[in-house]
Amino acid sequence: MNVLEKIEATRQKKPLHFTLIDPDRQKPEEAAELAAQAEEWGSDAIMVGGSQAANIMFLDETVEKIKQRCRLPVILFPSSHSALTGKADALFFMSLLNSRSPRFIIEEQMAGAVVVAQNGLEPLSMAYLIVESGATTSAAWVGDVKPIPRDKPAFAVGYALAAKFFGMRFIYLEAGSGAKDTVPEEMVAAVKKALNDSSLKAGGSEAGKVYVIVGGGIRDAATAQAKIRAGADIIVTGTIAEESRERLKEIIKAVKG
Ligand code: 1GP
Repeated sequence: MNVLEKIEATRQKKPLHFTLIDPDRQKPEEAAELAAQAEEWGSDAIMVGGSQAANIMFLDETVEKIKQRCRLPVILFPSSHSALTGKADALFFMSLLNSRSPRFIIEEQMAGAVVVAQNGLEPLSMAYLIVESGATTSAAWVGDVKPIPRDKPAFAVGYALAAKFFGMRFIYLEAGSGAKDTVPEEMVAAVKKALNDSSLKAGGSEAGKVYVIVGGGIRDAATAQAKIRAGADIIVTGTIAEESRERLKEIIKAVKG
């Protein structure tokens, strides 16, 4: 089973939780210890990446150590074509659709595609959308983004449908790491509803369901649950593991029900 098949099979039963680890923020051994703990608590995958250009040496070693201690799929979450390593299982092959710079929409992807192919990394096609979250986050600043206004879910719907029609399998509604305000539930619900609208099924096919990922600023179980109720298929948390491991455990429990 490849990583996408595992995600699809798990989602048929329950929503998923992904643990995001930024290789710049702790030693590789500590990252591996966190991954092992997240696996024990029921998280479904480890994402590795961060907005600042990750030191490739740290990235490589971090993924290697995580793979030694944890059986979960390791999915790269790259900020550029240089943040790639063949030691991971898969990567989010992502386009930051609401960037103002072609670099983050298609140029980094053009530069990285051959590396992905040569390393046999499984590409998980994803539309990355950054939503206003009360303050400028690193992802928004680094990605030269025009953030989606919190009270304009229709803009998120437009991007999400465009991504679906391009054949992308994941829509990531991102408030940004450490965000003050999380992605509004109304926006998650509007995107989910549009993606499920049967009159909009491209080619009339059931294949190619699109999964909604929500992350950024989620620090407690109630917030995670609210996003799931609104329609999120996958919840991503990163920062909370640095603040409180107990909270991380509670969030995973809440997502997995
Ligand atoms: C950032 O959505 C992720 O890309 C996770 O955000 O660090 O705030 O959990 P947090």
